[in-house]
Amino acid sequence: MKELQQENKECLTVLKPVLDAVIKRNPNEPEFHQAVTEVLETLEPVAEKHPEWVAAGIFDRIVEPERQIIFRVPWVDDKGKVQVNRGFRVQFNSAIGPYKGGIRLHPSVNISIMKFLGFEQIFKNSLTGLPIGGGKGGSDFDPKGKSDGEVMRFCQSFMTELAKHIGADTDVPAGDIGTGAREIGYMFGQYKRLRNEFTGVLTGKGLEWGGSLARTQATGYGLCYFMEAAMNDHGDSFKGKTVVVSGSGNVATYAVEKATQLGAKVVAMSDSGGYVYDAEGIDLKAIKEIKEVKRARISEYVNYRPNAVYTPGCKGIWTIKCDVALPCATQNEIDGESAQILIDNGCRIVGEGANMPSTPEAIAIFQSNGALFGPAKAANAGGVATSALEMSQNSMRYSWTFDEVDNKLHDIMVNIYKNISKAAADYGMKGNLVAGANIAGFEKVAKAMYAQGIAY
Ligand code: NDP
Ligand code: 2IT
Repeated sequence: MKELQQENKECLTVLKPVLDAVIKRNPNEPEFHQAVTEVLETLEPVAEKHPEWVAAGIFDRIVEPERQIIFRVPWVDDKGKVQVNRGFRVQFNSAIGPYKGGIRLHPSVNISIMKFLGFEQIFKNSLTGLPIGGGKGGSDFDPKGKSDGEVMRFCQSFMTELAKHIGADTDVPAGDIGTGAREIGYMFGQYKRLRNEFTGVLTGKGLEWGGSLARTQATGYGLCYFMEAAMNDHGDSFKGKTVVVSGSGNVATYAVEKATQLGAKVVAMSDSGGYVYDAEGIDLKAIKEIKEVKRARISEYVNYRPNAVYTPGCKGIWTIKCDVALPCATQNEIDGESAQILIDNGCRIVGEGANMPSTPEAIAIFQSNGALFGPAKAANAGGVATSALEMSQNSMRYSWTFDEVDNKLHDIMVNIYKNISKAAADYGMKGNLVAGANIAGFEKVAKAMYAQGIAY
């Protein structure tokens, strides 16, 4: 990966000093470097077209978070022992709206991962067409194996500090890896206690207390709406396709549901321990029971479907022959080797449900083999778009029906596809959805930053 980033860096001219400064100022942040490299590389023609943006330091400013908050999260476990985690909130860019982005709870969380996610979120949120800025937060807390009481005490302690920095018009966190309905509930309860305010400060809330219908389904459904629009544009569709979906969390589950509804057969899913292959098609009811109800491992799937096969190790999922790959677990889960295997097995359609799941080498392999490649910041924008719809409903003190939200989500995803295809074509890179997403996402934020001036 290092070599490729070096190569990309060499393609840069106007923006080379920007990337050099990012790497120098933020040592030991490989995921952040990776995300910035991918974006700057495709923005070079935009910088050439807009010297006024270069002169106003838009590129230098957009790669530096407006604010980064790092805090101690002490809590007491079930044995009475004091535990200490580290909490983060990166408020990256508020040019087009309040900071918006999820909270990741996973032992791997560090500032590099927070900043890559916050940076991606700026462009993704811009692509939704809704007024939301970019941010991300989280902690190295591992919810796996913790009791409900431990998760509650952690979430309360986390929110005790975070509450000082967020607000319905300032910064609105939501779910991500390890943060689902349960965690959002505990965090919302604590915010309300501290502030004595019932407000839309978090999204992904329960339906009884301000949540939006279809938010749970939104990222996975949105991914399929986006990929269906992309396939339709090439005279193709999900119908009759064999699909592999990695992960078995929120995004993966509802991607499987929608792909199946659109006529595809999903044959494999995974978790961090391994993957299951079910030639007859994944039984989503079993997955939901294992993951949403029991919070157990995907290896249990074979107890529900004796003909299915479980294989330990999550990378092997990409060796399964498929037409469509939907990585929905985590960053860099498809490396160059896995991408080549997918291509060799005939897969020509890839939609990123997770954030940055393909390494730069993998993206290069997909693109050079003419695959239809839907990049994360466009393809998985349905979750945050529906979060913004939740914010609208909270402001109106009103709720839309499931179909109303789902129809809006569908239209948003189709529009994202149209806008990024157009941006790619306008800059002479027809079909390059990576470039199209970066350019279309960036231009709106750049115009807003330019109009708002520089704070001296
Ligand atoms: P969940 O916590 O619900 O599920 C995550 C899934 O990915 C689990 O199956 C988990 O397995 C697997 N996974 C997580 N980390 C790793 C790892 N390091 N290696 C292998 N497998 C891993 O999270 P979400 O479904 O919400 O998020 C999945 C991805 O989608 C993330 O990249 C997230 O940033 C992105 N995303 C999420 C959105 C949302 O609305 N939730 C919106 C847009 C993007 P295990 O349980 O074994 O850890
Ligand atoms: O990566 C993402 O877009 C999310 N985790 C969802 C963020 C949100 O605010 O709904």
